[in-house]
Amino acid sequence: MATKEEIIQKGKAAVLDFDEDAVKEVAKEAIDAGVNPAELIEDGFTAAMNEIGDQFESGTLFLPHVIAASEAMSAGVEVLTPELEKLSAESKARGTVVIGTIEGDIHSIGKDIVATMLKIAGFDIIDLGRDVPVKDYVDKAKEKNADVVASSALMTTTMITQTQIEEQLKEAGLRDNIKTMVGGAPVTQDWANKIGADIYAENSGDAVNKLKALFP
Ligand code: B12
Repeated sequence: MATKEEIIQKGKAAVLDFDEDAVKEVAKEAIDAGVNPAELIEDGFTAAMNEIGDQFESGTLFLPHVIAASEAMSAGVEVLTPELEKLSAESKARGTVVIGTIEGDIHSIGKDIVATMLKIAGFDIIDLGRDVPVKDYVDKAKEKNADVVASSALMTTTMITQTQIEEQLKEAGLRDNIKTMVGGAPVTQDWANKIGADIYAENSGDAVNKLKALFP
């Protein structure tokens, strides 16, 4: 039987090959071999997507390749999601998180993974989807009495809009009772500090750990 490392590398290669069927096969193999689905997603699929992004940037790959790779990755995540949900031993209610990808930005894969992992950790997730107007985060947070407003931004041009979440929550008088969390590839701890967001998390595991610490 293949080792965990071999399975993860196979998963990475399958995304790099844009091979949806192979990605699904590896996902099934990982489940059978007892590999933690989160590790396959982070160290296999996501690592491949980062390479795809680099090649897209340097002009060796084009948009259809990026689309094919992201579809392959999503197919793999779909196979793994029920397995991830089974792993959730915790049914403890921890708080409500409104999450979405910021206005102008349609990247959703990372946000979906963060949403799934937080759900598994016991948070109530209200997923607004992608290209979410700032007003919608604020309105939903108010309506659902949310504890956390989390936004994903995958582009340097859209992360700027995360600032408006801070501003509009303040204007609505909600900011003092809500934690804000930001993430996405170009987002950093420095950026979070700069805009006054409470939490920055690098990936889904980090997001879960940081929110669990705040909502034990
Ligand atoms: C896949 C992809 C796409 C897919 C998205 C499919 C989908 N349904 O999401 C498609 C093909 C649609 C796409 C479109 C575009 N893309 Co694109 N895309 C990517 C790519 C290759 C990978 C992103 C990805 O899914 N990674 C895998 C996931 C798992 O990782 P992740 O998103 O980073 O998420 C993790 C963490 O960041 C974090 N996280 C994410 N969100 C959140 C939220 C919170 C709250 C927290 C705490 C953490 C967190 O946790 C996640 C799990 O670990 C990136 C390259 C890259 N390196 O990011 C480019 C990239 C983001 N795209 C880019 C561009 C330019 C575009 C387009 C403008 C291309 C075009 N010419 O049309 C359009 C954008 C249109 C728009 N208005 O949004 C650029 C952005 C450059 C910039 N300005 O900053 C990048 C960086 C590529 C590049 N190097 O040039 N893209």
